[in-house]
Amino acid sequence: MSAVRTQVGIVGAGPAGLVLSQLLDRAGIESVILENRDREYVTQRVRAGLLEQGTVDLLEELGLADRLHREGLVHHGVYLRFRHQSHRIPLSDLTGGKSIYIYGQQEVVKDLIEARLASGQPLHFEVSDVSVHDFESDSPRIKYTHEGEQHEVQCDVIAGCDGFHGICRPAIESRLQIYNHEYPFGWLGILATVPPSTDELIYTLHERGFALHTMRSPELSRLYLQCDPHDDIANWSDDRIWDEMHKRFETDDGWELQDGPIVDKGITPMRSFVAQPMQHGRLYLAGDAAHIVPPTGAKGLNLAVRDVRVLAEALAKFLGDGDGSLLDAYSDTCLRRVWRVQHFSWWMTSMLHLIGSADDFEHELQLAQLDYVVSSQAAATTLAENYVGLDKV
Ligand code: RFL
Ligand code: PHB
Repeated sequence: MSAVRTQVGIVGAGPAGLVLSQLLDRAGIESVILENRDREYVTQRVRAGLLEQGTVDLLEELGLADRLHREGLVHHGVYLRFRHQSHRIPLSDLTGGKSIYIYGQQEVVKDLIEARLASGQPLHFEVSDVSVHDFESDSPRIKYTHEGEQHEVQCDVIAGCDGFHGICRPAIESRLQIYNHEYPFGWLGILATVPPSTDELIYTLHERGFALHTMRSPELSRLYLQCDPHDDIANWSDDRIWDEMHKRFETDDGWELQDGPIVDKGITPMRSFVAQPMQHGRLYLAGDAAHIVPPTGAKGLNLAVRDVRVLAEALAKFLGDGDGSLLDAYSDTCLRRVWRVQHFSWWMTSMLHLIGSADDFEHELQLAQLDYVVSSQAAATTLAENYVGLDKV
């Protein structure tokens, strides 16, 4: 068995782990990242696409936004469609000029991995049997296997950035309070090689259910539709998917949805989940390892980035000056935003999806709420400031 020493042992090379490593590097703190998938897998996985202004500002600060600015799309508004009519929410006008950016999560991850490898600090892919130890002491350890050999990382602190299905949260779960809310629907997501039929995202509530038209580039569309979370993607031929999309996006004003070849498709269940506190001993959870939001608010990745910002600052104070006050407050600091974002994501989800058990009364309430959001500046601003990301919570 071989052992190495570092300051921060990071489990997971998703957005949370990789951004954390960059922030630590900037503060002169050493880290080791362990990732159980291969590099190709983590850079091909199609997931988030919408970045808040604050996420982009941070990537810029880290010198990691050149390609994002070249290839990403800036949006200043978003459409809500219901009763077959579209209404634009002018996000930038309502938020003092803030915008949202469309740039695929896998592109963010690609840029971050390149920067990490260029920094010369360790990032190990394809590790297995990762386990965390002694985090109730001052010298925690991470054990793992790589190419058949056992290894150990000895560190001051462990950052659990290993997503919802990782091993860090389960290691301390008996100490945590868990909030879990599962929705009776999921999202069927597709990527299609056809120019987007819209300049800005369209969220639609139709009698047949929710649908979302987003994009990745001027040539690549991404669309989602509400479906049964237990449905098998094999039941959805490309023709059936497009037929359903056409129905849900129908309008009274002659707008047309263009379809094209589907290059990726999958079904994701939807849940709201919080594990708190987000820390135990010297183990700190960040991102999806600690919380999940339904994607209707486009917040998961953005929230992961906010967590590691707080964590990096706290670690710099602790490892630099020996002052653990920010680290002790890490969970409380993060949870204020986490619960704000939980509420926003739940609100967007409830307003825009057909709830199987709901009666006509609840559907009318959804429409009344949508009418209010698109006709009252105060209500539209509430949506806008949460959607682009609140500076302070
Ligand atoms: P990740 O991305 O899951 O990364 C965790 C990493 O840890 C690795 N791992 C392990 N490594 C070592 N040992 C183990 N035992 C390990 N177990 C796991 C994993 O392989 C992985 O590389 O978590 P992180 O970094 O916290 O990032 C969170 C985001 O990925 C997630 O919140 C977003 O994708 C959510 N999300 C969206 N967020 C946004 O901000 N904007 C969006 O537009 C948006 N759209 C979405 C979304 C998520 C979606 N799905 C598929 C759930 C759209 C969808 C459809
Ligand atoms: C995406 O572009 O994949 C996306 C955009 C907005 C959402 C969710 C996903 O709410």
